[in-house]
Amino acid sequence: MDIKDKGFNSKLVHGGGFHDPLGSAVTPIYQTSTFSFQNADHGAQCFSGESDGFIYTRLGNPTIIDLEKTIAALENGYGGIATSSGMAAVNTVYLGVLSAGAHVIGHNAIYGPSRAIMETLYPKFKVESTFVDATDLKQVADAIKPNTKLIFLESPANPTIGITDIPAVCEIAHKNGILVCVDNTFCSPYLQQPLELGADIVLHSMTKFINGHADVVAGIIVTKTQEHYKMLRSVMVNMGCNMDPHQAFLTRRGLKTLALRIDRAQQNSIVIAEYLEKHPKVEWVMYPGLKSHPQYELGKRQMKGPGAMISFGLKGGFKAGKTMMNNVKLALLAVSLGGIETLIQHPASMTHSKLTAEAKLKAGITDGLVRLSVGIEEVADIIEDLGQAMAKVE
Ligand code: LCS
Repeated sequence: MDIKDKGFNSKLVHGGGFHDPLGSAVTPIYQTSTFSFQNADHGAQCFSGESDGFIYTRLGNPTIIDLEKTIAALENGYGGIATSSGMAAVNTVYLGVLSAGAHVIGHNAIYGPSRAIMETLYPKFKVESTFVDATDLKQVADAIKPNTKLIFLESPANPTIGITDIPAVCEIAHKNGILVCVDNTFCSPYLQQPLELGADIVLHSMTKFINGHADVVAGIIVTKTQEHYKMLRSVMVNMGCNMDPHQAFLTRRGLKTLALRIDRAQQNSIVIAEYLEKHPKVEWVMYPGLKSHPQYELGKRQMKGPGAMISFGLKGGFKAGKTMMNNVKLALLAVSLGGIETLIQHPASMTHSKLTAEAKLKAGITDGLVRLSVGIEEVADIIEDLGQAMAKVE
């Protein structure tokens, strides 16, 4: 059976192609740091690549490889490289693709640390960056310099939910010999496949929708080509930001229900976004499933569905947001996203607090912006909770 010919849900369940010699229905946890060789020749062959036997877990492990193969199949990529966290995936791409003298263009509203490290840590290695509103293609084209090596996108972006035209940015980039990496965390491969849209590299914080149960921190990179796969795997292995087998097992288990979970959270999100849009205390709502979203048509073209992330602004700004967050009862006041439980947070003081006031303003991260990660609870209960919390806002 070639899993490549099968549908998305079949890939979710069987994608890694692992067959346990003892018949275990699920891929077991190979909780080992090292693997013994059959003899000296076998050991030498494992190191030379003549045998694909396992050597050492930082280099590869059956539980982790099953997860990597599954995600690579879901993203239609050459191969997957699992990492200890989403930020480890971001750093692996930055370190692998960039060298001293390089320039990076990033979307201005991405996960705070993905931008903050580029602006504060990477200048140490003589890497420079420009952050623009990538939903405006002209700003991307105008930012290109002779030394631009990478365009780093997130779409929909964290936390503004702005949508970037991925095929159009890839066309601009490739004409100029620039690689495009898309952080696909907000969509997961179920809703968007950036490699199919033209990107060279896709990455995820698997802490979010892919695992989906708020009990793992993990990341992954998938590349389109073998060349990028080999290069980035070598960076990951030598940086030592590999995944642990137990982490891989939990993530692989959570992944099996990705489509079911997203379908359900998305159904809830559509109802909640419409409710918020009509609410008198809400100033604006950004959700790709609402016709009022400025890139509604683009979202429909490049995403299979609008997802489960909603941003909205309360009338009354920061004070109103704080009151609401202090009064939610069902939704958890917590960062992270993409789990089965509804989470609510305030990016300006939490996930994006490290950005300067000017950077936040330019990226559209206003003081009153509230980010909602919609879970799979009963939608009536979520709405009741949001409603009673907003009723406390003066
Ligand atoms: N990329 C995106 C889009 C993210 O939202 C996050 C984490 C990361 C990368 C980093 O992944 P991690 O290392 O945490 O697995 N986002 C978070 C958030 O919005 N709230 O808390 C964490």
